[in-house]
Amino acid sequence: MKRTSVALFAILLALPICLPIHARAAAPPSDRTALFRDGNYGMFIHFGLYSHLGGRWQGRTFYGIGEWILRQMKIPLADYMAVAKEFNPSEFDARAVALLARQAGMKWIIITSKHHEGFAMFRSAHPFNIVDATPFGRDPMKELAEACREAGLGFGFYYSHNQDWTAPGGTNGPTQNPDGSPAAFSRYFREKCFPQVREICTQYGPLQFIWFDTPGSMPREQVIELEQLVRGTQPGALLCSRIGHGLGDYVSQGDMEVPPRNREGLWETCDTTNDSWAFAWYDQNWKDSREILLRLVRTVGRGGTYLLNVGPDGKGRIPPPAARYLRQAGDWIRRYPQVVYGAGPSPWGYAMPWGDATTQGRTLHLAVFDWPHDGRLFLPPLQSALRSAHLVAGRKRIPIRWAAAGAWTELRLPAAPPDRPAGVIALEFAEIPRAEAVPGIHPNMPATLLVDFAEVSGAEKKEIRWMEKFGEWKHVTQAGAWSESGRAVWAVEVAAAGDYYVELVYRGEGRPTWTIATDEGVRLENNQNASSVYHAFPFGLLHFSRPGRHTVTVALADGIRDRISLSAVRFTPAE
Ligand code: FHN
Repeated sequence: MKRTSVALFAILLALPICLPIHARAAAPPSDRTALFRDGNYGMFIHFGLYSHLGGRWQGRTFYGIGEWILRQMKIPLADYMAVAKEFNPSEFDARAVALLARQAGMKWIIITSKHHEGFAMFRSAHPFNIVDATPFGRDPMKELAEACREAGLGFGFYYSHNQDWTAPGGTNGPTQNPDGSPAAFSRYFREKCFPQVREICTQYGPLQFIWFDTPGSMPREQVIELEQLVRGTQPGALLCSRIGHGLGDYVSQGDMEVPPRNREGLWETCDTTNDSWAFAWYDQNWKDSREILLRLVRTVGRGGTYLLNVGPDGKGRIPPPAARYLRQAGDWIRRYPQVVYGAGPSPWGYAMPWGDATTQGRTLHLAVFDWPHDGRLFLPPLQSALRSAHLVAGRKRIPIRWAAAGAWTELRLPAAPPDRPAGVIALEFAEIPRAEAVPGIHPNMPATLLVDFAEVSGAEKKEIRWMEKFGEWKHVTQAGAWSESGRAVWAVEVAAAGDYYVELVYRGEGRPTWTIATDEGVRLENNQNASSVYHAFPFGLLHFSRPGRHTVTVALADGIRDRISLSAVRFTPAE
């Protein structure tokens, strides 16, 4: 089970990213958190005027997260607001959306009631809303709240409290009122934000979540007013940390960030089924069921909860590829609910090359996405006694043999995977299984040692993030700014002696010369090209003469020291 003690993070900037900082908050009562703690999987929906545009304005495409089109394409506000007259999501079917979430195995839905564009997707006293300003004239939030209740799903609203691009005074909104006087954030807050949050909190029945976003430099008093409003009107609702100022019941990680190592407390990763949150006509980069499940199981394995987004189009339809892969993933979850619901983190504390692991008390479930070609699955050292091992096949549990391989455990599996996209193995232990978070080098599949797990000295180790396309975030921990004595040292567990093909994953300029050394005195030195994006460059064969604990040290022998950043070392067994 995840712990309910919470270390909360705050959102710093009104940009499409959250930068986490530690904060303190009282742990919420456990009954409020039960759905979140045990459900582990929810649906996020980005739906607004931007859905009608679908990433295109006057024949030009904005290749970034679709809901930012107004700001990124600098569309005149009056023109953008006039889009409401055409917005008619007549095919929006709240029951079908709730059914999809259920089929997908999700336990709640959180939908954008107002995004940064400032358009309310609910009946509001403020006229820029879907009921009063569009030919659609319905309140889809009401329909979805009811459909979720009927379907037994939790329900909550996203609300952009700080950014409002069409309301004078809203962050990144008009700086003048219609009469030409200077616009004030306090007036936007008093006349639009606060009343609208009261509306969403009082017109839609009991809510399980209020998901504020991008607090930026919003004043603390106003954030607290919103917090108190939610607490007073929706005592059962959880607030995510993006409300700001260290408040909230759980931490929201950076967008699309599945952390590489276990994290304590209540937290969530929000992610999307393609690259954009809102519908974008060109974005066909759909996560298939394997990718959805891998990211879900990795998030749960790290101790978190996974919130996965879909973006309905301007007619209100969820794109068919997203729906198809969500359902397929849901079919798998129905076969292996124990891997997801009520599941706790992996004892190893990091992802395995073959998949990932989650726990139910003394049972460890392995979700094996890359079934070993030789039927031998290697588990890095565990500190708890293994009692039994079974393949899970529906209600049937088929015993499997295992043997100690040094401090590792080798499971003997059938040659073919019993299921797709992952087979599941249940291991019973004498206690809740424990292990050290030491990365392993596997004898029959490639393993990646991330800089997250290295001791770095004489170089700067830091978490960085960047946008591939606008709003499409990638996260990595890198070692950069290398001094002459700089090094990254990994403690590793090697399952088997032998030769391993080593690649370094880095980015930078010029042609760096690297050294890679082990505690056994083996030393590789080689020079390779560099590229501006992270890339795996081959460095040669490295030999371990015995299995067990070793160290691997990587140093930049020569190169443009402040322009080279290392993110990982990859070991592939030579055959
Ligand atoms: O700027 C928004 C973005 O459009 C999207 O809503 C994401 C979802 O987490 N939140 C903000 C950026 O972090």
